[in-house]
Amino acid sequence: MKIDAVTIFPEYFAPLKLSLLGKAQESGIVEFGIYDLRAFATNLHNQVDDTPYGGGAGMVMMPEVWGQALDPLMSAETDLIILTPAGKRFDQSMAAKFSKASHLVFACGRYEGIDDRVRQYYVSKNYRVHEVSIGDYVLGGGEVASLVMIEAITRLIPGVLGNPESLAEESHNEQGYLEYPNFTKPQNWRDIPVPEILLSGNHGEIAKWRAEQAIERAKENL
Ligand code: 6GU
Repeated sequence: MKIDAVTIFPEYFAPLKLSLLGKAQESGIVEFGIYDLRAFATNLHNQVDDTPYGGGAGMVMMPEVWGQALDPLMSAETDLIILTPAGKRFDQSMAAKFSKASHLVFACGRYEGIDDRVRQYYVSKNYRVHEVSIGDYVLGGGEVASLVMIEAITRLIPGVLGNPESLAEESHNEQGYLEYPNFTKPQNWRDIPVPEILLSGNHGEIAKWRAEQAIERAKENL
């Protein structure tokens, strides 16, 4: 999979070389391309934002520079993801869908966002365009949200995780169930013992206990 991101802060994407994502890139499963939006500015001061028509607080990113940056990246293979707190909520099932894509482009807005005509234009040209938010809070820009999405998506690509079984059992599987609590050595830590049942070797009873615990946790965290 090819994953591109357009941003005025390319340095935000330095963590892509670490850990799972770094290995996925080294092994050729994913290829990241990070583009500096400002390099596509055509005006005197490499300005990328301006005041909103109609008035109001903040600055809006100008469409011209976004068009220049995105045009060469877009193809029939592309899913364009526009990061905005007003977008559709990102979740595990969306991550699973995007993990089957061949080319993702993350458009990282800052300020009050990107002139809406950028979205309108690529929709009108029949590209797949998605406005996505990672949760109900406001970030300074789409960069961190992109990193969250890239990590959640990339680890679902076959070959990225060492142990594919952890995908099947994990905490937020696509049905929305929460994972059971986990324990490892030592058997007793600060006078807190590991639950007896996990030492019993009775796999049926262990599975039952884990399912109950997962439901308890899900209720507590509602
Ligand atoms: Cl995608 N962008 C911004 N600026 N804030 C957010 C977000 C995105 N998702 C949640 N909050």
